[in-house]
Parts: sequence; C-alpha cells; structure tokens
Amino acid sequence: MEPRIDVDRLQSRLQELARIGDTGDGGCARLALSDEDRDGRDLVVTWMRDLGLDVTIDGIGNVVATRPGREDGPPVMCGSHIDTVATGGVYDGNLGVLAGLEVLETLAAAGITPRRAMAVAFFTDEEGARFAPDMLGSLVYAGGMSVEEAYDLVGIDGTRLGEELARIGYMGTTPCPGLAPHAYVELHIEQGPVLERHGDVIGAVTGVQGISWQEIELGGQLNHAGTTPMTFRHDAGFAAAAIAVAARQLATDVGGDQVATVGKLDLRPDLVNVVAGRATLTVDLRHTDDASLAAAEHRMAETVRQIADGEGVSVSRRQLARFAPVAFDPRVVDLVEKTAREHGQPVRRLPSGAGHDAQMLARLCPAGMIFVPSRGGISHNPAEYSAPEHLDAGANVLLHVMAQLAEAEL
Ligand code: HGY
Ligand code: MN
Ligand code: MN
Repeated sequence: MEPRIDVDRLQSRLQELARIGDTGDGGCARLALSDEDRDGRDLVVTWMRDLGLDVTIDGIGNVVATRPGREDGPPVMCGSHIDTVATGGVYDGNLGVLAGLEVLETLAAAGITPRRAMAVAFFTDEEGARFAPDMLGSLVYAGGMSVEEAYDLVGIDGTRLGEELARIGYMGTTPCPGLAPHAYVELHIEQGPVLERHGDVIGAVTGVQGISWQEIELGGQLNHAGTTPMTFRHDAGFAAAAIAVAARQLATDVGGDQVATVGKLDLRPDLVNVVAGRATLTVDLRHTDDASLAAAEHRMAETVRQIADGEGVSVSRRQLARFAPVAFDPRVVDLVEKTAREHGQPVRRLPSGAGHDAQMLARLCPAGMIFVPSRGGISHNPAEYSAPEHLDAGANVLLHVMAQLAEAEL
C-alpha cells in the first residue's frame, strides 16, 4: 500500500508551532533571531531529534536534519523557513518544514529506506523583515553571501545579526556554504489567489520573480506646521508620500506582473504640528522579467530625484535586496506536475510572486516548488489559511516527488 502522510499529525504540529509567538488573532510573530524564533527552532529541532534524524546547524543558523539512504551521497532535500513576519500566519514557511518532517517520518514508519538520503531543512531569516535581505540563510548556504558579511547586517531595530544569532544559541559549527543536495523541493502556500481562482489544488511552480528592495532616506527641514508658508517648506513627509503614490502609479502604468509596495514609512519627529525633517521609507519592486524590473528601478530613481529636487529635500538610498528572477529546473517542475496528476489533483503551472529559499538552492542543484492554495489569496496576515485537504494533497505530492528523486536519475 502506498505510504500516505498523516495530515492530523501535520496539522497538530503546525498549530503547536503557531502557539510560539501567538499574536492572539490566529497568527504568530517569530521575527528572525528573536526569542520567539529561538523557541520555534528549539521545538522543531526537538521533533527532528525525536525522529532520530542527524541534525546539523551551520554558521548562519540553518538547520538540516537528515535520514540516511541505502547508498551514500547527497540527500534529496526539502524544507523552507520557520521565521515569520510580524503579522505572520500559521502556514507561510512552516508548512514546508513540517510537511518535510512528515514525509521522513511516514517513510521511516513504513520501513522504506530510499536509495538516496533525505533531508528536511529550515533556513535562517527567510523573511528579511528584521534583517534584510530576505532568503538570507539560504543565500549564505548557497554561497551568495559570506557568513562574515551576514554577521555584520544591522536590523531594523539596530541590532547586529551575528550578535543576535549567538544570543539565541544558533551560531552553529557546520561550515557555510552548505553541501549541494542531489535535488531540492519546497512545499509552500501560494500566498496569492491563482490556484483558488481556477479551482486547482497543486501549483507546479515554474520559478520566482525578481525582487528589488531599497531604503530611501529623505532630509527636509523641521519647521512649524502653522507658521511656515507652503512655499517655504522642505517637507520630508510630503516627499515620502509623493514617492509612495509614484510607486503605485508605476505599477499601474506598467501593468502585467509589475508590483510595487511601500511597506515601511517612518517620519521624524512624527508629531502632529511639526513639518517632518526626516523620512525613511522602503520600496519593494518585483517583476517576472529582469529587464522590466531594471526599468522599474530606473524609473523609480528618476521619480525620487524629481520629487526630492522639487521639495528641496536631500535623498540617500540603500539597496536592501536585489535578486534576479529564477527559473526552476524543468525536470523538477515536470515531476511535480506529473505526480500531482497521478494523484488525481488538479494542477497548474505558475510563477511565484514571493521569494523562497528554493530560489537560492536552485544555485546548487535542480530545484522546484509545490504550491497549495491560500484561501482568498491572503498571506502575511493572521487570516492566512489553507484547507486540510490541500495540506494533505501538497504533503503527499511532496512525499512522492521526493521518493522519485531519491530513487531515479533526474
Ligand atoms: O518577501 C518575500 O517574498 C518573502 O516573504 N520573503
Ligand atoms: Mn515563505
Ligand atoms: Mn513570507
């Protein structure tokens, strides 16, 4: 009889993990390297060790738990992240890690030892919300940033990444970059509306769109809100708001896959009767095509300069993240689609709007992703939800994709 994951056990682990950093509204907050992240890590590592898996922790805090195969050699790896944004839901990242644990446990319980080893990983700071860039741990794992450079990253709260990693006890000894797996597959919620809109259950993810994050600092002139004539103002708050409007206008004008978001906007002194002297904002631009993303970045830079000149404010910019679009290995995408079909699941190919650790592992080995629907396309929101039957379908497709990758040549 074909092995099947235990969706009740998967759901109960998802709920137990979600209680760590519980925000009281159905969501959870476990910002990277926070005490809550540490507690979540400790819980998942305990589950990994209870399964008898060989657990390693590397220099950036990535955790890899491995079950040996019949033969030596690199594992078929799955995984994702367990850090969340401050308004996180139950499933983002956590599903991929706990479904991977479920796959290894199910195969072990069935007495099945695949030819190749299997591993489940969680990568540090996938969200990038506290320490940018996002996908930081998997970027270091893939050799895209040195661990020393990562240690010197400063978070939005002014803390230094290396100190926080040491403080929570996850500065491991396994060297970075990590060993290249035989292949990597990540199960993740779609976090968008496409699968649900079309009545599909499985997404065979073709790749990840390009991501550009920048932080913009505007320097204006503190002044009195009542006495300062409008023509005398150098209002950093007005300039920041104009940039936010321009970002939305850019996405509307370009259309298609172009998205633009001003997610952070801080004014100083942030008082009702003082013209803002300083403004700090972030602009998140994404597109599936790198040339289009570059064109959007260029247009944004031009617009920011015009707004700043017009208002007589200074501008400084810092690139927080820049990742080109990534195409997943067609053989893995085909395998996900074929496996979904074989298990009677309606499946659709689609690109990912969100960044994922899989895009970094794709630098090391054949990689791909499996999506399951997000109700209402909602994510990074406590209301994030995926139905049990979809979790069950996704985790079983993950099991069979990994089992095939562990036996056959790609
Ligand atoms: O921002 C992203 O795409 C991901 O949630 N880190
Ligand atoms: Mn995620
Ligand atoms: Mn996320």
